[in-house]
Amino acid sequence: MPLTPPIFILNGPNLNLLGEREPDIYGHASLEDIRLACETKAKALGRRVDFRQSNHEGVLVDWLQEARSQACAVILNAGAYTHTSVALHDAARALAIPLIETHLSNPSARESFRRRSFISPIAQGMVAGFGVLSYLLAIEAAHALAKTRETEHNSEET
Ligand code: CA2
Repeated sequence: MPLTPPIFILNGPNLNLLGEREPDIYGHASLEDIRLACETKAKALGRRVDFRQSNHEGVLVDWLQEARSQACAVILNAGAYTHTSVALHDAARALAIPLIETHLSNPSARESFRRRSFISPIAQGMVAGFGVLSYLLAIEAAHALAKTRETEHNSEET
């Protein structure tokens, strides 16, 4: 049986600093801890994840474009670019696969500039405010959405 494509988990600027500062907001887990937790969760669901982080907007755009042909779903924590990036909005808009916006903190409960998201209007849904658990819930959602699409695709073929 052919391997289904992975769930891309894309992380934006400064998320590589997790665990080093602001644990009251973002918790104590490092990005590596989150990657390991995501891999374990995905494995339990029979999925693979491709977990990446970049501080560069254009790199995140490139990865969203790559996801169009190489992923079954995208989980995107665009960090501060969530609140600023039309380029990420446009790249995410071009996806024909499920996109789940994800945040460790709850941006709506913080400074007013974090209340605007350029990702939310084109995301299937959003998980925010649960720390590492936000990522694990997003994997469950991505898995369920991808499974529905795969089932529909298979029934179209028969
Ligand atoms: O809550 C989230 O996941 C955010 O996407 C995190 C972003 C923030 O700009 C968003 O509003 C919400 C910031 C990530 C930076 O994380 C740091 C961690 C430790 C030290 C400094 C920054």
